[in-house]
Amino acid sequence: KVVKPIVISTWDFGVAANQAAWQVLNQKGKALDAVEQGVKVAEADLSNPTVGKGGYPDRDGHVTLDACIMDEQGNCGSVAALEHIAHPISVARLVMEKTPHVMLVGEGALQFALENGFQRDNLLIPSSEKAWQEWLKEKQYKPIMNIENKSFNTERLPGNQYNHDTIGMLALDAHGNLSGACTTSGMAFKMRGRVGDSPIIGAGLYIDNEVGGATSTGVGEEVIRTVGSFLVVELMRQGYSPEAACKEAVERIVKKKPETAKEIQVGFLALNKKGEYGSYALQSGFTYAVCDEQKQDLVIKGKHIF
Ligand code: SD4
Repeated sequence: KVVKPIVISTWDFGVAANQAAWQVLNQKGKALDAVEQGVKVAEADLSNPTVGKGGYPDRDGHVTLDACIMDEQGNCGSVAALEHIAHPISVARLVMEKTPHVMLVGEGALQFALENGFQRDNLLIPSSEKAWQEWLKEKQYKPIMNIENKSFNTERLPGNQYNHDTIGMLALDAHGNLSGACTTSGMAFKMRGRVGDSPIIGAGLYIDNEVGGATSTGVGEEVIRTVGSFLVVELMRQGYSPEAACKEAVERIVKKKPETAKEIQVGFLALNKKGEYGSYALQSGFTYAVCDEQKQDLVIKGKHIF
């Protein structure tokens, strides 16, 4: 049976990331390699203040990164609150491949990365430092959505740069195998030590090679509470389409916390074993990028509840 490879990822910055993943998929490479190569593009993009180097720091000025990766065999690796390393996704993959563990955090994750040849880097670039200095003037700690969200005033945002957050990527390769990756600098100006959904297997990312994969973006706390990506995959197992599964997962958030849900953004993205995909978000403004043999730069507007 011929499988048509496909890669999808969150937000329109997923287009460039998908194209890097496509280089791997198009040569019959592994989905695991594709998603790692793909999200590394977003991690390296300095104009993107929500992933990798150039990400906004926590409230104390430290850039701390969260990432995880999962393959078709259910192997997974994750790092949380990792500092000074520009490609947390590659450290997460190494945790998966070289250790008996799934997750390393903070100092231990940094030590592991340095011992394995990763270079120490300064992740706080001048534009992000400036945005942080601006934020310090008022120190308002509240989650800020993607820029299209109607519930906040974008003019007050430093650099007007909040229009993206986490990149989550799902790929199906020519061998019929699924893998996924998720990487972020987390919520801008978060508390020191705060970890979101993105490095939590089952919350920010989940893959089951029998069924499909899912990933999430937005306010991680609500995704962790509902074990969102695992839920989406389990719903697909029960026969839900990717879109219907994502819709049910965001509705679960609305049901649990109706007032909170109106004020925040969460988006889920899913891909099933047949290569069908779909998404659903709480608010408008969520987009995702799709890349297959036909078209490498498709951007789709996600459906939404509010
Ligand atoms: C997180 N889902 O850490 C990630 C990205 C984010 O607002 O900060 N969204 O919760």
